Amino acid sequence: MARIAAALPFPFDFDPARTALVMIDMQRDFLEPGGFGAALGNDVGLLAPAVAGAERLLAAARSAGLLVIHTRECHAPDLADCPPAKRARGTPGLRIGDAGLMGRILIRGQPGAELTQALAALPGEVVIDKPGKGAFYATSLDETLQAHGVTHLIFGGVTTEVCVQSTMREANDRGYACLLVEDATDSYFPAFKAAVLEMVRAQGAIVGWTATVAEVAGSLSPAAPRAVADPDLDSFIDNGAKLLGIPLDPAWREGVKANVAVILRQAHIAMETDIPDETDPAPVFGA
Ligand code: TIU
Repeated sequence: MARIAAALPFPFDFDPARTALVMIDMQRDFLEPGGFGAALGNDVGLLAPAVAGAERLLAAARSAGLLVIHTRECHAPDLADCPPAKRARGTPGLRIGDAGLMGRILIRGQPGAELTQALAALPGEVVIDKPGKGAFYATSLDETLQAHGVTHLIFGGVTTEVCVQSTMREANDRGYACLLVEDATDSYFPAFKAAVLEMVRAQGAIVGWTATVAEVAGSLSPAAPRAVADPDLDSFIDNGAKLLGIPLDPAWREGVKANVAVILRQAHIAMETDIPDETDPAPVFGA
């Protein structure tokens, strides 16, 4: 067990083996000029400190062996998963699907929808594309967390009061104990971020806890690296689906990947146990 003693409003106790870091929407479209955030009239430079904090948080989570999940807010190229009301809202410089400086705004596969380079996912980490502000709506996030036995969530990402807060509130309703890392999240509106931090931890952690990156990192100890999933898994699953005549569906693929990742992890643990030392290797599959 681990404890973040300085967490507010009181210490946060968690089992790192049952805890995931959920990094919300650290995409170029929100963080860099010429994307969705800028098209809404925001100063994207305000989010830069959170990128630095999120880098430190990711490093700590990775070295402690936490499950790492990245989300990306984006839509299918034909906008089939984008409610017209979402696209029509307001008078932005560019709407979802319009061509911008980083490709089409908030469209899956476009440069702007990718995670910003410093926070790119490593092989084996989960990346979930989401059409909503909350990360549970129309995604496999809950199945992924359940498949890994996760009970506690540590959140970073942008923006604090939109996608991070939506996701954290729903996670709390689903029974996950949630902690928001205050210097790994940010908003285009500093007052909104401050208000979220207060409202999350008010009323005896009504939504969850808050802590700093340093406090989270200080609670974690290095662990064996997580098993890494086959980077070709996406195409393997897609080819299998084609062979079986199953329609390709990113959410379904993520669900399959989550289960495969659990199996690979168990195999990895079992194989480590079976190999006493390098001079006396245990049989490898098929050898
Ligand atoms: N506009 C804004 O603050 N945020 C979003 O639209 N999406 C996320 O927060 N990811």
